Amino acid sequence: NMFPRDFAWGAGTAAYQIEGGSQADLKGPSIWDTFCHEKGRVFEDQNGDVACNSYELWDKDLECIHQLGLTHYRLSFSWARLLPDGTTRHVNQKGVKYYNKVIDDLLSSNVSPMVTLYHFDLPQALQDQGGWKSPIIAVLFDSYAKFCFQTFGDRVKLWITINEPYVCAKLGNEDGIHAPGIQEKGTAAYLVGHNMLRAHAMAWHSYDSVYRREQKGEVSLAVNSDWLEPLRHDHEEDIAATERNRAFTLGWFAWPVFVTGDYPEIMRCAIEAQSIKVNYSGASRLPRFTSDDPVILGTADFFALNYYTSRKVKPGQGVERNICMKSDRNVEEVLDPSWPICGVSWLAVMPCGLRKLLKYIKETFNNPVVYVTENGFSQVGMLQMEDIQRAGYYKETILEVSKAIQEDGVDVRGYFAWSLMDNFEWADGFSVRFGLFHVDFSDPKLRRTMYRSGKEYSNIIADTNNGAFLWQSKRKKEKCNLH
Ligand code: GBH
Repeated sequence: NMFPRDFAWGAGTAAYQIEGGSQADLKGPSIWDTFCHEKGRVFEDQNGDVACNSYELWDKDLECIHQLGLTHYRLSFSWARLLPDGTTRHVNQKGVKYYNKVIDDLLSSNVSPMVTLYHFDLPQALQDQGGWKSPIIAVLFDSYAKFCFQTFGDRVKLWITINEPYVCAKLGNEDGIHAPGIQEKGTAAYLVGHNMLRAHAMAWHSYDSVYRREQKGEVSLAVNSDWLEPLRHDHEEDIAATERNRAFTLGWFAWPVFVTGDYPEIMRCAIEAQSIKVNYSGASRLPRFTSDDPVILGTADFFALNYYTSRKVKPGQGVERNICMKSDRNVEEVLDPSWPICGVSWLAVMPCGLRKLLKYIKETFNNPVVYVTENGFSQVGMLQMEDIQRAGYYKETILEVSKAIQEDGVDVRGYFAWSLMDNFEWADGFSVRFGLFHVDFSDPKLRRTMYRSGKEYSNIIADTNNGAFLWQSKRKKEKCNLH
């Protein structure tokens, strides 16, 4: 068959994007609650106060999971729902009860949970003490993680510590378009990324030394990456720019964890050179790991990849006078005009980029076990229940995953579509729909209805179990407009 027998077929969500119940039962506020209630942050000043109301409508989500025939479901815990002020001093038992029910319901219908501990929603109480910029956050995250392993780890066997540290660091602290909305260019993002790596590593070591023997689970962090390749393959500058871009994105987090325990040399050199150029007098902007820090190298039991799209890369247009990550990185990303664009401007529809990226990961990060923890395609504007283009996208992409397994020998163990249902798409509010299920946000019952793409995905899952998918793929002609 084209997929290993116990291949994980999943879909994902994140707490703030679906749960609502933002003030229910002693839940503490998170930075996304705060951010959304500031004017001008989110599309039409929308917020996740109610979202899909999964806090009350979990039964409906479970029905969707059944209809798709998933073997796995990826969800995230809201830190502030479990620990309202972020610390284990106060545990919100109603929050524990909620996630216990979700996990138990999944298991009793033969669906395995994959749980993300942190998907963008820091307890506001911790932000008030410096948040991810403060080194103490690593200890606080570790306590939260240990609390979760202790409480849920008898049943949860796949853990993601932090989802997309790149997005948290850069969009939240350099660009300011995600919570906490900070724009301290050229410094804060590196610091946040550093503390995220420290926090992740502490939690992994806690699991490894205290829980692993009994619970027998696996822990990683989820990194997002586009497939990147040089705009002109025979141009040295474009090749170098691509390497630099990789170092500042995937490499920023995957290199320390999987290869050396430290940041890519290209990244550090570029930042140092830029500091000198603009006479920056502060300390090194990219922090160094010291002997007081947890060991970073080797702190992942598998490689968790979020893939959405591809980019061509060339050098940036010179640099700005002030320090910022853009100048450090100094690249320009372009889309090939032949690549179809979907609902959101950043997402060119490039299934074959995933195969390329998987092969790159195999070669660069020492052939790890890989889970594709997010992949998807959105629609905006006119709503189509018969979303044929998205249905085709899932099929194409899953074929690419099978080729990565069969032909390139990548050890892919699972695929999670993003997302189970339409939800609160961060700064885009409800205007962007990534769901396999449509959610009617104008209906007080928030009815979920399967899209055509959901049907397609459920067919694929069924077909891979009975061999029919194999037949389809043999007939499919190769067409990849990447190099
Ligand atoms: C994922 O990030 C998130 O994990 C998930 O919660 C989210 O719902 C999903 O994406 C869909 O967006 O606006 O031009 O600055 C994916 C990685 C990186 C993709 C940042 C969008 C913003 C481009 N994201 N990028 S732009």
